[in-house]
Amino acid sequence: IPIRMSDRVEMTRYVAAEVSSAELENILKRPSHKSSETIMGIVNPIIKAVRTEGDKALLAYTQKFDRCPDLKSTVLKAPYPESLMTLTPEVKAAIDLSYDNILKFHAAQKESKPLVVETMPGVQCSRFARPVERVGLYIPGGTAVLPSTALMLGVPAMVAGCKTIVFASPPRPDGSITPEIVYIAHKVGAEAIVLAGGAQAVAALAYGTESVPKVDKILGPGNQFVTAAKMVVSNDTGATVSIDMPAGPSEVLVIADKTANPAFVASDLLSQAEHGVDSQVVLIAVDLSDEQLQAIGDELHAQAMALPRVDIVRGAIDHSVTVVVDSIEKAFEVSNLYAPEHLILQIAEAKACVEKVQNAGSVFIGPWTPESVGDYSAGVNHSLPTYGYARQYSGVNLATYVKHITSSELSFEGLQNLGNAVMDLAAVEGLDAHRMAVKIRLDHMRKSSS
Ligand code: HSO
Ligand code: ZN
Repeated sequence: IPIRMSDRVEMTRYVAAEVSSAELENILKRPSHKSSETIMGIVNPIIKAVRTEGDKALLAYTQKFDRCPDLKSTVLKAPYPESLMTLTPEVKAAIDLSYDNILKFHAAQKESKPLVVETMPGVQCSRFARPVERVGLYIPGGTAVLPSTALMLGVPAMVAGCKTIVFASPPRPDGSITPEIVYIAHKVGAEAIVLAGGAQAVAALAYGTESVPKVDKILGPGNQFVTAAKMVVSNDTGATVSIDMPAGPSEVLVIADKTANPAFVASDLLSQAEHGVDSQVVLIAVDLSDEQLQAIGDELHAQAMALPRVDIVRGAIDHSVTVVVDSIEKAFEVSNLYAPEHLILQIAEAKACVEKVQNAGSVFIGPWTPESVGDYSAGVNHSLPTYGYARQYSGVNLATYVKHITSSELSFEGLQNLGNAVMDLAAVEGLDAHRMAVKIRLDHMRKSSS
């Protein structure tokens, strides 16, 4: 990206009342991705190679894509040597504090006892939770290494009681892995760290290799190749693996009214814009004057210019928008339509307005809650649905690592109570063995009691 020191960092501004709803939808479109055919054309052969050749292919791809030709092995097994997790006391304390909060919030999501319902006399239905046994947690590399993602994925896995936790993260060019990630792997009890990224890491987790344990579920954000690979393996019955959700670039939507501090608003927009050039940020300005909009714009520019990642920020801001609306109602209508990954409320009565939120990954309420507290330390999860998927997906939470099993238990009285219904429905479906499984029991009881 060329450095354009003089250009103003500025979001395009629209006034909701001046555009049609079709135009508004168009304005709120996410930046488009590379066509999925192109991506699949790259990803499919990689998956196939790792599936058939295992470690050999995994190592070769990692040496090539992560530019570490001297890498000897792609797996680091616990216990991890102290020397690989040397941290400054500040960073260690920050990880420990964040870990504790994430642990508290996710432990509170645990279901303490099975659900038991007597649907009719003698008919007991129950539902109980069991952890997914083996999980693979993908921690992206790329332009920023994100140990916080290791916390967000690893802590709930540990709390849920997953037996096998495997991390995967691309190695640095010298073949090493960030010490923060190793420390977190140690804290959550991850049994191995796969030093690989991209589709090759996903394939290794899905099918297993000589040294990578096969997992039942793969979680974690990644680039388009990672996301495509997760889609492919989760559709392959040969892998029998599931995924958390389709993940895309980070995004935030801020609703700000006259009470908002322009500097705070700008800082929140920038903290998501710095994730990547494909990130998108949206400001919904509720009834703001031109001066107030100007003040936010000035802050955005000034703060952006002081950021080390200003070039990335520019890329994101280039396809980011401000939408001016005239009421809080309209603001939430637009926000729910966009379904943001993060929603920040810098408005009067922010808390009371939470009930207007229909579609969002995670909400940040009031002036003292920057989105970054949720990214790291508050306790909520930062692995959230993007790209409008907040309409139908939840962010990562304890339930992501748990499946439910149901059970039924009938007494003879119970079978008498619903036996006829079962036999009648089995007859409708022409499934006589089903009908007989009930009849044989009822007959048996009648015989033995006569
Ligand atoms: N905001 C990102 C997560 C993250 N931020 C990691 C900083 N580090 C997606 O929710
Ligand atoms: Zn972030």
